[in-house]
Amino acid sequence: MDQVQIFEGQLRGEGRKFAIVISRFNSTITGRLLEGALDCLTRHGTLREDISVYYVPGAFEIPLMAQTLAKKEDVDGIICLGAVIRGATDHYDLVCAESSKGIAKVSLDSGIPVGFGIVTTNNIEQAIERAGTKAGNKGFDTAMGVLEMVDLLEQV
Ligand code: INI
Repeated sequence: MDQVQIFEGQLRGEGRKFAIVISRFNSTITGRLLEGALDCLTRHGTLREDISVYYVPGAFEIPLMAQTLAKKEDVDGIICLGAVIRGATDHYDLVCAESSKGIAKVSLDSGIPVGFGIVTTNNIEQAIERAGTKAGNKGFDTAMGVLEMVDLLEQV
């Protein structure tokens, strides 16, 4: 490993700007994800005035908002938050597929880290577990991933 150059992103939020796109659908869950994401960014040095939050109706609408922000706004990273909970129809699968594909596309097209902080679960209990209880907070985790990627990409 002596001559191998290792690149790793640090969790540094100082002087960086972030946008958060959050869906209003299942807002009890997404509100908790937002708290987690804000907690992560501010703990790592991002000023609250450098964070903008954009509300969309549901997870399906997240990619369009993220794409618009990636084009128009001066942001270092975008954090997407939503909660898709399985129901009786295949609507769940369609919303999950389109939101995940769309978010990945925005990130690749723009070159900006766009985090996938959408909990996709079979029931409300599993969603609660991922929104600040038993299984952590996916909003916090997603913000960490975006912080790391912003710093890593700057090193290349
Ligand atoms: N949107 C969600 O964010 N979560 C869901 O669980 C959900 N379900 O189950 O229907 C959901 N549907 C709405 C969708 O995201 C769009 O807002 C809607 O289809 C209008 O385009």
